[in-house]
Amino acid sequence: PSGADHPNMSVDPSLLTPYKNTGASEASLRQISEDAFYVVNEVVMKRLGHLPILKGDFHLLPPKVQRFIAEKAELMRPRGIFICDGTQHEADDIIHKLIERGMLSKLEAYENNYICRTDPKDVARVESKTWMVTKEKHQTVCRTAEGVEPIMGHWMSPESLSTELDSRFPGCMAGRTMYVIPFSMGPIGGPLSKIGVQLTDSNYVVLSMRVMTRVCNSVWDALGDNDFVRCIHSVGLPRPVKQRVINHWPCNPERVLIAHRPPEREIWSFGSGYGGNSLLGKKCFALRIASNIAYDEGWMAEHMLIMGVTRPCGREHFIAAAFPSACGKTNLAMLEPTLPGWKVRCVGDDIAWMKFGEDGRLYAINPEAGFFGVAPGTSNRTNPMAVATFQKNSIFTNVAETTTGEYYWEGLEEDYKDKDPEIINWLGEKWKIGDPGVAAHPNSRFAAPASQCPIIHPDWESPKGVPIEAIIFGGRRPAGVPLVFETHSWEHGVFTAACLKSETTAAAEHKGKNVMHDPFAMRPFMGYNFGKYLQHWLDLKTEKRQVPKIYHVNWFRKDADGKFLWPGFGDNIRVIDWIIRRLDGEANLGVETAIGTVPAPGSVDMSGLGDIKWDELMSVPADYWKEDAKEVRAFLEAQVGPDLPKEVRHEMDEQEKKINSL
Ligand code: O2Y
Ligand code: MN
Repeated sequence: PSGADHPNMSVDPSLLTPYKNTGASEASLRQISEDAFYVVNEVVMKRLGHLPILKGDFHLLPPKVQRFIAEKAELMRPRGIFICDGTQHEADDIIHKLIERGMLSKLEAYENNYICRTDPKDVARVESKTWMVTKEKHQTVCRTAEGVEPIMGHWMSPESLSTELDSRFPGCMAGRTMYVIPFSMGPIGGPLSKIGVQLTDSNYVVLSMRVMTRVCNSVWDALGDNDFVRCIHSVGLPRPVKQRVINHWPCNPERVLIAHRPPEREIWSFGSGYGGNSLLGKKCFALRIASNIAYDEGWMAEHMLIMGVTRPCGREHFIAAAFPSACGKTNLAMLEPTLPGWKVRCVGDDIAWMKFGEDGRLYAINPEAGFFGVAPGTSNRTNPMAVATFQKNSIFTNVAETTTGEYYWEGLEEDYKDKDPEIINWLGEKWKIGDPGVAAHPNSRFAAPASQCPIIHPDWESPKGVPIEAIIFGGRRPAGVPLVFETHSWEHGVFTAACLKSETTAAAEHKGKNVMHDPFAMRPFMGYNFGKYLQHWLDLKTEKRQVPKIYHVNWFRKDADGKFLWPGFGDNIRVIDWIIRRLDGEANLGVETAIGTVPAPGSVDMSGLGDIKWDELMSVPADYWKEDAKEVRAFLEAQVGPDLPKEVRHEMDEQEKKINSL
């Protein structure tokens, strides 16, 4: 293609930057622009070679996207390029092909629900192979104590990254199609939204990204002069394939690498087709890269659900809540209140992007368009709204299925107790309820469109977001930590969040049950130096802004017999009720303790709950907290060291003094 009649003759405006303010006339700038178009276009076309465009019109794409695609196609050498438009028609074609190939099967009991099994070696996020790449090590990780491995962020130098990329990506898409996925995180064109373009050779990723993000042609229009996050993903198994492909799920578990280049707003993922490793809009973009963008632009990208809670009086309050993986964030986001007259509506279940508005309030959007929830444990008892959400148009990964075309996983025993179903487990073997082992992988997932959630909030796609009044942090804490406490101030809240801990989960590689630090529930997703991240939080508070109150909750405290002291699930509304009455300034609700304000006896609505061991549930045991204070100090000294902001150190000193005087 050439000449002024080219359908898309415009160049990346940044190419003209050196010529701006040089006194060049409009006409000569136009001439330069035309010349640049030909030069760039020629390079792009040379790079593309004779690669067939299997779908879409390459020449209609913005020039900077053309350049990105051409450069990466030259590197990865796919058999052709498929530009996705995100339509149902496109998805149907891909689904049809995958069913023929045996990679996907329809769950016949539902409308448009599909099941897929991965290679059993590719079942979870791989934290140990996830890297942040910056010139300076301490842009990524804190200046930890001598010999201490940083647990927040994994640093790799650009030089090492080059070596790692060179040994993986050249030719990695040989014989495969390279899909180009334009996607928006947040409502398309919204002031808080951002755009990404993912290149991938996995059609499962294409289908899942369509559920989890907004994929459509209007993303190209919204891009305009904005930048986009470059996402490059390959399953890492060029054709002809030398090893056996298990379950028609190509992957390369030995060579997995997930690398982020924050300054370049770029993500490279190799070897895994699973969840957080391959759906790059989620953890990689919306948390690790976005937290860098947020730092630069003065906002926050957090691992938080967003919920709207309406009280019996009709007033609605929006709350954001951060919990480490597998603490029931999706369940809380879709809570069915057990107290009469209350209503909860879900804005998001995993990630919140939040920015202070002109009015001084903090506004949050959910950048995602779907839920990628853990299947086991999700049932009509624990989360009926999630169950309703995934009755159609959903993708299930590594769950079991019944011979009558229904999904099955641990936690659904009750629903199936009279049916005695024949089950095919996640490994494709025959299985019966009561057989040894599990039917579904513990990290098996559903991916379902958020719009299908019966309690999705009418404003969940509001471009400006919803105003947040409270931020809750929580974790699985079997001992010592009360059901709820309010922190004394923004700074004390930041310190409390920095001390967040939880029992480990199936979503990550960690085995066994031990309580691990997970500051801000961001440990696996930290995009830059955690000390700088803390300072960023502190700096967000200004005189003109109404910072939300910060709370800590623990639904998981156990008694001496190992039984949970709190029923959780829909009864968590009782804690939210207490929080909202605190926000309202209602008197006599709290008792001051060394760690914050806990509920005064009788201040939490316990009607109809039966026997709750209040004292055990709310106590702040001196011995436990004295140990904890020492441990937290050692942790922050070792892990954050000189990068710890003085305000946080002050909070730590003050809290320790209070605890030691207990
Ligand atoms: O294991 C994975 O690849 C997904 S992990 C995940 C998925 C959805 C929401 N949160 C998480 C998480 O680990 O926090
Ligand atoms: Mn999560």
